[in-house]
Amino acid sequence: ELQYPTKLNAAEELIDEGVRKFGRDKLAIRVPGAEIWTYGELQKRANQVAQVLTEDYGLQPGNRVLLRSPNNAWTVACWLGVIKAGGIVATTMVAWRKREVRNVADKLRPNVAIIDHRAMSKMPDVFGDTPIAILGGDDDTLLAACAMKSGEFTAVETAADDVALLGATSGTTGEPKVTMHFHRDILANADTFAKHILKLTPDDVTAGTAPLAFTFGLGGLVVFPLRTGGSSVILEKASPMELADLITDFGVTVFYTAPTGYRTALKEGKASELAKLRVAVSAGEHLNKETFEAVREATGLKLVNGIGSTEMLHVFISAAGDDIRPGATGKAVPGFRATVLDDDGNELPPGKVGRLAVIGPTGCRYLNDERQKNYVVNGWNVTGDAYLRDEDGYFFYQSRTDSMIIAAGYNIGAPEVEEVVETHPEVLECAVIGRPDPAKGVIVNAFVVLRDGVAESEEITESIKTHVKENLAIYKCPRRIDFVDELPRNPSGKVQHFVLRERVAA
Ligand code: 3SK
Repeated sequence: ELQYPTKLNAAEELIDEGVRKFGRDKLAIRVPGAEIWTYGELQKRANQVAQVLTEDYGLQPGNRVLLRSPNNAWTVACWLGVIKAGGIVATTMVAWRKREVRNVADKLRPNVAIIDHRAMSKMPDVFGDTPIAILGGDDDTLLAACAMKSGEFTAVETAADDVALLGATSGTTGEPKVTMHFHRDILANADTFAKHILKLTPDDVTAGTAPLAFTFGLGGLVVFPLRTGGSSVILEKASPMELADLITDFGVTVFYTAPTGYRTALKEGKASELAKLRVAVSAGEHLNKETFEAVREATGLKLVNGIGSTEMLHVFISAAGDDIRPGATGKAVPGFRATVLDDDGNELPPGKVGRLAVIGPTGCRYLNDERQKNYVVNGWNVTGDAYLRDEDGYFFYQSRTDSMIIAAGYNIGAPEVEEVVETHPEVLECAVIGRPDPAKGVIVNAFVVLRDGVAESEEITESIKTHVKENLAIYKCPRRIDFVDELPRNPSGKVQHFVLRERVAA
């Protein structure tokens, strides 16, 4: 069992301890064509951010800081700086549109916001009277203020069980869910998954496509390398192909992306680059056997599959090396227990399909949210995935149990997309499902009934897509729209999404 002292500051453990254990001069972050920061330099920048927040913005321990910035070196410094200052950092996906950011900001009620200048210009009015530090650009206020600070800052003494991180997900309905994580949680995933499964060392160089605002990316690209003395290569708009090209030049050994990322990299002829990796982690969406085998055949690499959740912070079922079984997600990561429950919350025997449930050092704590009681049942965290467990303790993904669609590693709530499609003036009603796709794994498929007198056409398809993209993150936009005369409904009038799913599977 993991033991942490009662007084613990996660950022102090990551960067101050990192400097002490691995040296000031150990490489921490490289941004191609921009920053190359050692542990000492990253510590200085994080300290400057902490100084600006506490001295200039009056940040108090326990205050919330909304951080909205792409994957770059200063985003990492800000993340560490907030936590060192005893604040609670809440990251938001850069892909989110105004409506999504406003929903999260309303829920978080941040005391301060740190906003990348490009994100700021797109939504100047979203943050109300929250004091804003602008990161970079012509109107920068943060970097200029940091330049005036000494870079000396002693971490605020926090408790291991103080909240340090808020993870936001847009939920299935568009009403965001905000997950609270303690200082000890941040270290726990590194001390379980990164240590026992990935076996990271100071020689490892990490890269990956996931945004730092998604805890998959935050863990993989920031927390795990700092905890284990490694470094990461960080890119703002990281496509799998661009990252694959960096593997040779930057000596990348550990790679994180969703199965779609590996499929795309293979299709674009990057197998020889991928083959140089020591560890290739696949998570964020289901990895099917075909993709696993295609990567193994082309590169000799066995993908390290894993499932995590924003609620559990990172991966809790996985396997590496000889433990890998193609088609299985893996076994409970040491430190976690996992099982399969029936609808009444009873554990099912091996071989039966039910609801995946997990207990471990991390766990779901929603901020002010009725949905807490659905996620935590009798102490088990119930993830919303249907799974089967075999006699050896391996877990096999079956489907989602709710209306969440997982596509390209993103969580997409079908009801949220339906609601936006239905606000298009020509649309009467809409139902959205995840549709299996040979190239992409799963795509968002909308079934649309048009208003009387409106004929289906390419123009209307494009107009609906544009409407969605204006209101939601692009990854939520249906790739495919089917026009139908009516939606399948049960006798009480409820739309039967399973009928549509069966239709597309047939
Ligand atoms: O499997 C996932 O989707 C996930 C979610 C959050 C953090 C980490 C992972 C792998």
